[in-house]
Amino acid sequence: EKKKKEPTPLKPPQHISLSPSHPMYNEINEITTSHLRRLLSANKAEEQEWQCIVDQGDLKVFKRELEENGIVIDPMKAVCTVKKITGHEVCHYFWDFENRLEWEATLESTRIVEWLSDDTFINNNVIKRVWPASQRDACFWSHIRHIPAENDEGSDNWIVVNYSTDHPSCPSGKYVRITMNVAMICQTIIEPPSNGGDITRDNITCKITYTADVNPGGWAPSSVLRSVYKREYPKFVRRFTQYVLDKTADKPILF
Ligand code: 6CM
Repeated sequence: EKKKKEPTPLKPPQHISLSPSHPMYNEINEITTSHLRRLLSANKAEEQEWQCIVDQGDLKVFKRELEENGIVIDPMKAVCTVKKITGHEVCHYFWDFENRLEWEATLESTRIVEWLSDDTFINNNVIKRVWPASQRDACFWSHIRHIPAENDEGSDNWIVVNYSTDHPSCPSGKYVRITMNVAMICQTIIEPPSNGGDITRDNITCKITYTADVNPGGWAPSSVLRSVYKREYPKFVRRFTQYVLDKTADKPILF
């Protein structure tokens, strides 16, 4: 008899500074864990559901075509391999909202709504208007977490999740409110120098998996939205990873 595949076990997080008594702790924990589980247990059949729309070798972008009441909600996925940076560095700069305008071309402005803990805050993004649709904004929690390797052979992972929420200090109304479930998951691969010397940036590779489920809220023309996605997601990954390379080149490696 064929055994049913058990979900990948995941130890309870060792590093989460949001207090378990916080009202949002369970949601943040569950969403973050589900992203990790989904990535670690992805199988061939699920992989085939993704349609590759950009293949630049080291960077591939996929989508699954999906519509809800005539609105495009295509889940997007990008997989990218970058040398010389660690997953910790990639996640650090993705989570660090202060520099976001430097690499996020679709963003008009961003502000912190509330800090929940030193690894989680609530954020309000105003997105640039795309003609002929109305301007959009988003309110979401942003959480960063380290999932250390369980043993010497295991992989060391970092994750950032951006997930839509409501907040009294961030009412909707001025713009069309988009909702999102976004995750950036990074795995660092280190190939130590064969001469036993120190590990340098040349020995480091980061494997990035970025997923974005975005609901544009109200009406938006499907063809415009799909062409914006096809253009903007690869642009974002290129621009953002180059930003991390530039920021870290002269800095000690953040493992
Ligand atoms: O993940 C990214 N950025 C994060 C930090 O800000 C955050 C934001 C995600 C928002 C993604 C939504 C982009 C949609 C843009 C078009 C919407 C206009 C609708 C009208 C169309 C006719 O998770 C990087 C996001 C990179 C986006 C390309």
